[in-house]
Amino acid sequence: MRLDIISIFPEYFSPLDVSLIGKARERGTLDVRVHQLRDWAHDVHRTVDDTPYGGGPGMVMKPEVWGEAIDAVVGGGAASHGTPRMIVPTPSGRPFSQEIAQELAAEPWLLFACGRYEGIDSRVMHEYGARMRVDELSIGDYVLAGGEVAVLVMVEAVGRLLPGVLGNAHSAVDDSFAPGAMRNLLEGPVYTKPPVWRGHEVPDVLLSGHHGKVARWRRDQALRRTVANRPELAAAIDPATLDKHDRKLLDDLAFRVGPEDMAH
Ligand code: J9T
Repeated sequence: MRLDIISIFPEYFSPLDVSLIGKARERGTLDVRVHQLRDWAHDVHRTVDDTPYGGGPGMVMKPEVWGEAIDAVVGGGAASHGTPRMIVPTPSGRPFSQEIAQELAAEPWLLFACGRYEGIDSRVMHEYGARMRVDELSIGDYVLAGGEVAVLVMVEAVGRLLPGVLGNAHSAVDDSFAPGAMRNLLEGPVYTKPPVWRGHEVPDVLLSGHHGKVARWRRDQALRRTVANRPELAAAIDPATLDKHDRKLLDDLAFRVGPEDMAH
């Protein structure tokens, strides 16, 4: 996969040199190229922003600089890679999710455009939206100083899904949000040796060697944690995926799943 990132802070992306993503780059699974947006500014101050039309606080990133930057990056790879899918991180975007991470992991080429200040002139997204898929994506309901950290989050979520990036091929499959058996359930607690640490014991069932009981216990823990931490996820569980034991547990927690009862 080819991955281009345009930012006024290329130094933000040094974490991509290490760990899983760093290894994938060394192996050639991932081709990451970070570009300095200011390289496409023409004035002595290498200006990338200006005041917003209509007034208001902050500054808006200029369309001409972005246009030249994107044209140069996209033009440079068009012959070999076609066109990229463009991602613009912004708190006003669609929520980024595991499902979108999986979708992005299937793309041959991603281009991330990092905005600072109050954002990028909207005509940039409009212009490139006519030539390639452009997605404005948010990583959560909070505001950052710029899109850089959001890009790191998305690159890590996508990168670990690429074939051969994760050491253990199964790790990506039973993630809390991966489509599959445990869909809509958070993962429960995990333990390793020693069996007693500072007086805290590992739950007996995990030492029992009884696979059926371990699986049941893990499902109970997943259900309890989902109800406690993400009640909206728990409420969305399809009742048809619950067995008798699940229903009893949720009942004991006084938790109701499935579509809301409209008759009351
Ligand atoms: C400037 O970018 C942001 O503040 C941002 C980007 C993506 N997701 C967010 N929640 C915030």
